[in-house]
Amino acid sequence: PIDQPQRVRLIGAPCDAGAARAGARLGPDALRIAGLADALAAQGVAVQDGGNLRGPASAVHRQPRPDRSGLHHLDACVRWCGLVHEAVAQALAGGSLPLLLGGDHHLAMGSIPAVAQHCARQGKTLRVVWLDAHADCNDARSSPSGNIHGMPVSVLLGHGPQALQALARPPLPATALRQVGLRSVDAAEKARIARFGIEAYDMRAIDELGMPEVMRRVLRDVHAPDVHLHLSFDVDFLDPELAPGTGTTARGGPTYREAQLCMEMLADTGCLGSMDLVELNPVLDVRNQTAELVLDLLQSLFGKSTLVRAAS
Ligand code: NNH
Ligand code: MN
Ligand code: MN
Ligand code: MN
Repeated sequence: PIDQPQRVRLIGAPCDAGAARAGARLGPDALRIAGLADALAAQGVAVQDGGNLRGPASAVHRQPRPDRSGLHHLDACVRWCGLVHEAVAQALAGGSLPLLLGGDHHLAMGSIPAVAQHCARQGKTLRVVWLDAHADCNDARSSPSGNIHGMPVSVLLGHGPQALQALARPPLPATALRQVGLRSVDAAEKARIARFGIEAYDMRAIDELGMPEVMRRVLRDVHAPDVHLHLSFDVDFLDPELAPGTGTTARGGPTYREAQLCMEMLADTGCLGSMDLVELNPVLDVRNQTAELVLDLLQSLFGKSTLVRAAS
């Protein structure tokens, strides 16, 4: 329940330098073509589309091996994160909710530090909810791929590759982060999640506890007006039968209703202040259905409900 219309600023970041395959660079336009602005406007949101950022071009064909840093396309990723950081900081300073349209998930190393700095200035407590099939918790040595989109969580917590550390100041305390939907976690990531003390809910937790209880736990301290909720939404969180348009699918994801409930419960907090929408790859999609599903979910995230609901 807000009296002023929420202002959302779309920030397109057409970059897939951090991903395993090319195509996520087309994500922002696929979302626009599916009707993103109208879908949000239908929820009473005042949408401002800032267009796409212009950064270094991504190569179509990747090298067989990462460069000597052990990281694929390191320079391009660092530059893109800088652009994203600046755009997100500007949107927040202007009182808008930045909605980052990726692009691959490494861009969260641009958005989230900008959000953290904003929160520090405003005296707000930051909570980051990370919806993903993957833990994104590798570093250069543990990564099986060298792809930087598998590393942002490590970096944000202050543990990732040296070459990326400068992006993540200040590092987040592990207590600020909650991961939901995990089902494809590398052996080294599994150990790191435990060592860093990340609160993570895998698909087994969702099966056993149910999505409502998982989200109640995730959001237990996300209600006060001084909490800023950042949602980092990797499209591969969704089950690939519903959402084939993403580069690294993992079967056994949340159902349509589980995903919707997750959005509805995030909306109920009233704390959403910023968001990444990443890893949509239209090249792999079927008739833009993944983009359309994402818009459906975004409507719930911005307050759509079937019936009038009593305040809880
Ligand atoms: N864990 C793998 C890696 O680090 C895959 C990461 N892929 C993702 N993460 N899409 O969200 O390369
Ligand atoms: Mn390369
Ligand atoms: Mn991810
Ligand atoms: Mn993922």
